[in-house]
Amino acid sequence: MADMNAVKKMVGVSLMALCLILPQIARLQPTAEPFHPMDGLTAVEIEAAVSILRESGRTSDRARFPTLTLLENEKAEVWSWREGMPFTRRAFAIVMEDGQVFEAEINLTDSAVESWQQVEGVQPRVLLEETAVNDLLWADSRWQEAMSARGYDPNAPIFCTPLTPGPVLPAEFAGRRILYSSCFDIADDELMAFGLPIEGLMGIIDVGNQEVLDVIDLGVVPRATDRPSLEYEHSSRYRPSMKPVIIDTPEGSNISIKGSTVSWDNWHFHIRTDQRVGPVVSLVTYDDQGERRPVAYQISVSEMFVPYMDPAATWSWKAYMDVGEYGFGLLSSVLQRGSDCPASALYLDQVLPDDSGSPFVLEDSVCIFERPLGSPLWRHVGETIASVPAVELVVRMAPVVGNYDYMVDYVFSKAGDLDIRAGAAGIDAVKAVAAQSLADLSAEEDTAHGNMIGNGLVGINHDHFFSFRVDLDVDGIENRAVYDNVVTEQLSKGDTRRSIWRVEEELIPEEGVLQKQMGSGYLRIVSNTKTNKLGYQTGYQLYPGHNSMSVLSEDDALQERAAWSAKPVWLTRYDSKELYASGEYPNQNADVDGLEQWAADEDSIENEDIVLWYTVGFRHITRAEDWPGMPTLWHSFRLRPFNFLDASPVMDVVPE
Ligand SMILES: [Cu+2]
Repeated sequence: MADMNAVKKMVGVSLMALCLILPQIARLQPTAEPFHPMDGLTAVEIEAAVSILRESGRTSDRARFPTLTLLENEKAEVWSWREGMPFTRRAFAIVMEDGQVFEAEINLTDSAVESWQQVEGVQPRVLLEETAVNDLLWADSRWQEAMSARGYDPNAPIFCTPLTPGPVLPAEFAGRRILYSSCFDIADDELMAFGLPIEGLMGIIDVGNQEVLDVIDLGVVPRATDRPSLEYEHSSRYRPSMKPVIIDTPEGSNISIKGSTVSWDNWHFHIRTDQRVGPVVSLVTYDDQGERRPVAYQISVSEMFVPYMDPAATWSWKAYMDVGEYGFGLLSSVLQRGSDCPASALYLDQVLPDDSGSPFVLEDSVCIFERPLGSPLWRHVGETIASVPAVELVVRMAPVVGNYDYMVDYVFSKAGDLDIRAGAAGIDAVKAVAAQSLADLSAEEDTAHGNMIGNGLVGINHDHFFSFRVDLDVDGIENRAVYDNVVTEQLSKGDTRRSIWRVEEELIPEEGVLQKQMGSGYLRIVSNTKTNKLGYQTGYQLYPGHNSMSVLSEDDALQERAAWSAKPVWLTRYDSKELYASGEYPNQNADVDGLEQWAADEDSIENEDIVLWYTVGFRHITRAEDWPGMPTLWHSFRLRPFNFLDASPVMDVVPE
């Protein structure tokens, strides 16, 4: 819940922070008043939005706000906005009250409700207040019996999870607001709360009516003997510590921030935190000889899909959509100075509304820092030696969704590249099994759906798919998508060579999946209105990184609602309402919604405003080294200037 004193204090001091330019400070608090049209709702605006709705008679103090966020102004208006110009502020809210769901658009400038409508048959994201399910479960006699059979009483230190059930629910539960829950023994180590599963048992909870609907008991599985903990803390087995290796800016930071607008090297962009998608990077421009040229209007995560691969009744439904079902921004964590980000980084506090619509402060939830790569941005050795060090700017946030700690990075290079990276750490989701090692009789059966990663613990196979929404506006909104096909050209007999390859440019005329093999050629988003000095349309190239795609069958209900995860690249025509790859309401939703739906009408994207959707996929076949703490694993893709400039962007970087 919101600490209002903290909020008020924050509002008071933030006026001072408004005009500060780094490097004087290493921590930036939210501004009291919106400074820029893209700023997230301020504490005052969050409270105003709630009171405008209440005073209009539409809500009471029972109202809950799964969504309360900035409703952005029209794109053209935002692109043309300049500092000092007035702007209208609006909020978008999803309101739950007495089992009903409403969507509201609130004009904060005029204190008016502009739109209010009921939405039938949807379940907004899980509320934080719904996540405490222990007591509810223990009040049920079926649960008491099942737990007693496993040696637990109501005083036992256990932790029960609030898990979204996915799209396939028993018919008798239709229309109810459901969470599934399985529990963990946390007697040994609360930090590793997901380490010791109480297996074969789950509760089905109607959180709307606060009742346990059913208890599924597949039979007792002995507690695993492998107890994850930070036992190294209590032992002398730490490896010898090393002398410090640090990132530092001894003469001060090169980053300047005004309000929420960041400038670094040739880059300028706006950053805010959204409760649903986490960090939102907007209005990305690149300073080309004094001209700020648009590259992207907005970039953020749009959805995540994490399907597990175990057919058991207590596992088969596990296919979380962490962004839409829980909220990446809401679950973002405090970044630790010196380990999560360099100690010298700039740390940003962000304001978000809680479930009841009260503002609270997420402290140190975004970090921004420069880092040297220890490698050259460019080098050449001729008569003399030239070498230019590579330094890049990183914007980072770390949402923690249950057992996983994710990280989302936006990395800006001095060469005009923009890397978008997703990291995963934390703890694997494990299943307790009878076998303690592969030597045991039941091991073959027990490890059919994952590798044993600890004694009596199987890390169930799963995927992590991150959908990034990349609204590129390369030199304006009028863009086209072209694909550089690499084709083999046969040469006639008698030539030295029998084959070479050449590039055939192909226009992608319509919305939809990009039907290309990643890496065989390259997609570019190019301007229809601007060319570089050589006459090429200015553009940015998608340089795909590592991606695994979903291999679930198309008729799998879990896959149907995440159709985007089967293909790495989708293209759509810009629509300000098309934000989330699985639609506004993924929770419990069996209907296909989102990207596949939007692309189905095959709108033309020729000389239009194009949005690129990229899936970063990571197939997680678990391993012993994941247990108990999984070392951070990164996956990424790159946006690269391609004939965007007239020449190399690094020739004006001062060599060392
Ligand atoms: Cu994983």
